Amino acid sequence: MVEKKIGKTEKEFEIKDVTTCEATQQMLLKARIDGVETHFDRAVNMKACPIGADSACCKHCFMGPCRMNAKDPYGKVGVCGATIDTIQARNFGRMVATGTACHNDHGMAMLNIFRDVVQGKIKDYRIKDVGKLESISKEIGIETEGRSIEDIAMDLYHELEKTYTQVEGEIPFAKRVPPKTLEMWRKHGIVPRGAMREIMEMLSRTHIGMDQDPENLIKQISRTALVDGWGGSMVATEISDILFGTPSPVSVEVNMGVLKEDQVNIIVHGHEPNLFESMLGSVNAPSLIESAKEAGAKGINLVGMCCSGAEVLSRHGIPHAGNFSSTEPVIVTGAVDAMAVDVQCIQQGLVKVAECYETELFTTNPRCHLEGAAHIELDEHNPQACTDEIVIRAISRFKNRKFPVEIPKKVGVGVHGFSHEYINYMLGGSFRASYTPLNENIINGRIRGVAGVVGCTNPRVKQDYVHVELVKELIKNDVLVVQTGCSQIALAKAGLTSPEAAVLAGDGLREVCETVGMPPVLGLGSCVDNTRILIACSEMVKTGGLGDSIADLPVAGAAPEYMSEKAIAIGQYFVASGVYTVFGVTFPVTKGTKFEKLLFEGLEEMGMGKWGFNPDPHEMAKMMIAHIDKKRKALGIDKARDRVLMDMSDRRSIDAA
Ligand code: BF8
Repeated sequence: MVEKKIGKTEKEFEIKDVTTCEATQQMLLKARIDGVETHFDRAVNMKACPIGADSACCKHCFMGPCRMNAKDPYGKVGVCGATIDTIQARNFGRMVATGTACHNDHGMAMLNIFRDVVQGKIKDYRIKDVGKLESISKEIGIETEGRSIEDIAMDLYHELEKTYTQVEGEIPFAKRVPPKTLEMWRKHGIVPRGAMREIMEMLSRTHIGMDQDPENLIKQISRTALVDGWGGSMVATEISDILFGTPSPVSVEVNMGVLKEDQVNIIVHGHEPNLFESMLGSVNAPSLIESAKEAGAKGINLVGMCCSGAEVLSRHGIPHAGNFSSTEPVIVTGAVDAMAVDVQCIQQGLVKVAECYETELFTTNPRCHLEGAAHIELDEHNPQACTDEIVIRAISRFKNRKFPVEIPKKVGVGVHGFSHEYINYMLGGSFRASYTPLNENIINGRIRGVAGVVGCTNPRVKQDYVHVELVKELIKNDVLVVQTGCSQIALAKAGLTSPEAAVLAGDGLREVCETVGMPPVLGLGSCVDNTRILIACSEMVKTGGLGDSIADLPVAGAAPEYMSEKAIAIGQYFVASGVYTVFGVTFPVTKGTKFEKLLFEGLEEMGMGKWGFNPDPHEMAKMMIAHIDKKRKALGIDKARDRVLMDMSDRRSIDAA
């Protein structure tokens, strides 16, 4: 059936052991029959390097590479004399620098498009959310009264450009940070100046013979991560909202069942929203719809994957076909006529899977080519030339489909698109939009706390399982969950992003959800949209009653199935902002070292949050809930919670009488 087979799988695995996603299971079985390999095969055949996993290796100079012994971490040092703690801190710093670079690169690309839109050089996009443009401008000190939108927008551009290029001073969005948190950063000298400066200094300080004090290195690691969360990522989110619209709740279909056998199926996968926005224009062009019909299709079906998909799912209600680990299996359906990718999380393995099913795989960005994939560059000044061409090629592939199509009949429906602005409106209503009701419900104990559950899937753990189990446990214990990225897709597939999922929540959270009509799990968008969580935290502090800094809030974060360096950068900016953040899978430090202690305890002593690690979802939930309860106790609201629970059961007995 499939002509081209790729490599022989040496070890087989039980499909149900590697993913709980039934659509992916079905496609992995088909892939096995078709002789096609995916990252699940490669993971079982590639034993993870144990030295790398413990971060016990240094290859930053050529007197080495030096291998430490994780079982006896202080038994030896590197050729230069570097200790295991220095080596780990340098490795960790480089991971954070790379993750931060990715998000800033993305944010800067969005800002450049914004500038060209404002200057009239790009005509395919326009400013959609003028209200947001004005409110952000005011927030960072730009005069808006009596001025034209273009003038305000150019000032905003110049101000936000400092996020990347400024060499001294504080990044513009430092103005959004709660004063006490900012004071703590200033005390440690970690307020970011500009992304280029911080990433440059981070890399410089990890060179042989540079900074060899982990306690000093962790400060630059934190400053570099903060220029991701409060810098490049935040700019990416805010500018994308201004250009393409701020999300508000929308009902969306998720999972491979969104593909349609009788239509031309096009998937967009990656991160920067402009490719998707342009593709939306192309698939709706009457001439291309006509061409598709002439080719025998009922229409053109555009769906998203990974973070590109998560953004347009939130913003426009476009269906989503699955998260990171499903990007190869979805091609196995034979139904994908074209997959267009831009940047980040694009696995090279896609090329061979696409070849096997003669799916057209297109790279579109100059920063991310794939050997063996066709490249049609997207020029921001004429984006539809690229996306029209991709649609034409997809129609041609539809017309010449050679393989039987098998689409798993799995579709979950959820409500997504909860921007921090909408949370404000949703809880407070249009006349008194505010975070006060959220804070009040936390103080009175109906909501125990808030948890951000975010991040990737990873073939080293059972796909979606840890995300779903963790979130179920949290909401059962009255913890409101906010989500981004591939994690929210796992929960959407499991049906937990629908308002009906409130029945799975504890009594208090369920009551709030039912009153407002919201799900207990709120999808906020893509990974750069984790900044919506930071802003929500700031708003909670500003609203009052829950302490003076982010570190005082009864909140916690988790990335239970992470796989990328971007996730490490995100984890570190949440920790540096004051949030207890627990990761699953594995943690890139050697157990029992001073550096591990610094991350897991020392940062909290400095006034930040701290890291945690546990691969088990139930243990992870316990750790997060215990932390939330610790913060509630420190705020003196632990008793209120006990009272509310008694009130709730009293009320139930009255209802039953
Ligand atoms: O930035 S959650 S696998 S798609 S890294 Fe990648 Fe991870 Fe998905 Fe988006 Ni985020």
